[in-house]
Amino acid sequence: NVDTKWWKEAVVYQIYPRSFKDSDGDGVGDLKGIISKLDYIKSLGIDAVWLNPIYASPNDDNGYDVSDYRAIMKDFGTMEDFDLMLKEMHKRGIKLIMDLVVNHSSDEHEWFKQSRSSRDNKYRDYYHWWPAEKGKPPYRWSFFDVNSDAWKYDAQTNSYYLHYFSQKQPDLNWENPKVREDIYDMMRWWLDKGIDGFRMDAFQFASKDTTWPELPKGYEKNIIKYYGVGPHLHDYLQEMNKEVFSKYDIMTVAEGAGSSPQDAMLFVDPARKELNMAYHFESVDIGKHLSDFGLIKYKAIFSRYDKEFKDKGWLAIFLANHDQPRMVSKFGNDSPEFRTISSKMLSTFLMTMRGTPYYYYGDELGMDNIRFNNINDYHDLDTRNKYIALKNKGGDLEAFLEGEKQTARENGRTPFQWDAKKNAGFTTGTPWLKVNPNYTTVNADQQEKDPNSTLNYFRKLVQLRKKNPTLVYGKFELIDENNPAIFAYTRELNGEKLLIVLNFTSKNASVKTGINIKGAKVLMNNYTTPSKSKELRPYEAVIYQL
Ligand code: TEU
Repeated sequence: NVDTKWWKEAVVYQIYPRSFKDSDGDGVGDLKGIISKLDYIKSLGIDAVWLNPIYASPNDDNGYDVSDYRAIMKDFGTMEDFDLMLKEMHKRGIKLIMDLVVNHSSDEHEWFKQSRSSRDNKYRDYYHWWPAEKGKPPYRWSFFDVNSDAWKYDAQTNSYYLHYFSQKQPDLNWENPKVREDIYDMMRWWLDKGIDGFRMDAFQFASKDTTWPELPKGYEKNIIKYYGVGPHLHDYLQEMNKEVFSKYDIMTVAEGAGSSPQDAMLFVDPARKELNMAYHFESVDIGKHLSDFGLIKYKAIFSRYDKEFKDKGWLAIFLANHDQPRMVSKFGNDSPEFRTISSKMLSTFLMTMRGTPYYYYGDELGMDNIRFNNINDYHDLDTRNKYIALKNKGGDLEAFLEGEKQTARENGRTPFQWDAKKNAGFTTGTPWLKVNPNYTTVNADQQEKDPNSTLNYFRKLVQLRKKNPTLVYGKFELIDENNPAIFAYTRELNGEKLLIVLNFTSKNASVKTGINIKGAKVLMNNYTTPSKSKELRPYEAVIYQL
């Protein structure tokens, strides 16, 4: 009696369009580039592509600052390119999920230009304003502001506007029904074009308490707790569902879902009619590297969430995205010795957990952190603004740059490594962000030819998941939970039981599963040679059918 849904069975592949494939030599990836690689994407076996924002944008935050929701960013191409891309995707049975960035717009959006022009403009209430004659507005923290101040003074109307992200990303006022109507209209416009869903960017922050109470002490330690559960958030989502989602067979996913499994459930409990699924940040916000926070704590997060979701609701599973370092550099081991084997192990994890897997472009090759030495190599406002802020305070810039080698978002945004030719075959021009120098050995072309490559291993895993409903719908049970080296669990459905064992360390390790595996069938193993001992080898991953 499982509640089957196509979006639960799907494997989602995330494409960062700026870095996937450049077709015109300007150094920036584009839609034509994606079109030229659709056969590759199809060959992965994935079901849906999530594209980071491709709307018109001045690119203060690489498309997360939209200046026109119904136009394509010039760097990426035209609406004709988009229509062709969608058609070609659908022809191949690939669905398209668009990023929906509506907690904020760009300050160059027409709505904001109008809004800031005068206090009685009809778009004034599309954003949050605080008149300066009332004094300074109650402090709000900002993700990307150099002074961590989310209120920016605007002389034109002697008022402050709110921006949780950068100064060029003013927050839309969701309290205003006109804002909501305009956005629903725009969403229907895209859905009528035939797209298959939305990833709701930062939407947990959309509802604000507009009485602007003081933030409680210690707020900065858990910003999501204070920003992520605004008073009307779920009213908006229910209204959006009624006005938009319910009219289409689509998939919707919340980026961020409060600060607990109970919070997350509110977004996706089917009875509440809001979104299909959500991803939370606990498993990525846990720390810099697995060796710091440890596997036991990490496993506990997954089992805690799974417990809440065992009977209803649905989660997304991911290890990386465009806001994170590369998965192999954070949860695996990207030294030449272990990069391949640990990438395969992590892919095994993603494809065998309960929840819809979101797989980040390039992870199928084992792409890893680029680790820039120089601040000038970074383009991301996140890293750059933190650097400026620290410099203004006289902080330790060396240490900061060292830390960013592990954590900076751009570690995961470098151009896709297609082949060993110039610029990894990404562009004939100068790439907007440096290509990881390991492209001569880590690239798709080479991995195509190698049956044991991470790429071909990933393809097999995807097929295994698609053939096996137990991997999608089966009950999850954590085993040997205090084992510091091994993540072991079973998945079980209608009498079929699978055992998954994953060594997260570079040493041999053993696991107490209490399960007799004699006679069990090995469905997948990331090592190609048979094991001589009962222990798991470094980063070994095995899927048993019991
Ligand atoms: O991220 C929202 C978010 O919650 C951020 O805090 C994220 O954790 C950030 O990367 C911190 O460094 C979304 C997008 O995924 C991100 O790329 C955008 O920059 C952000 O919204 C603003 O649109």
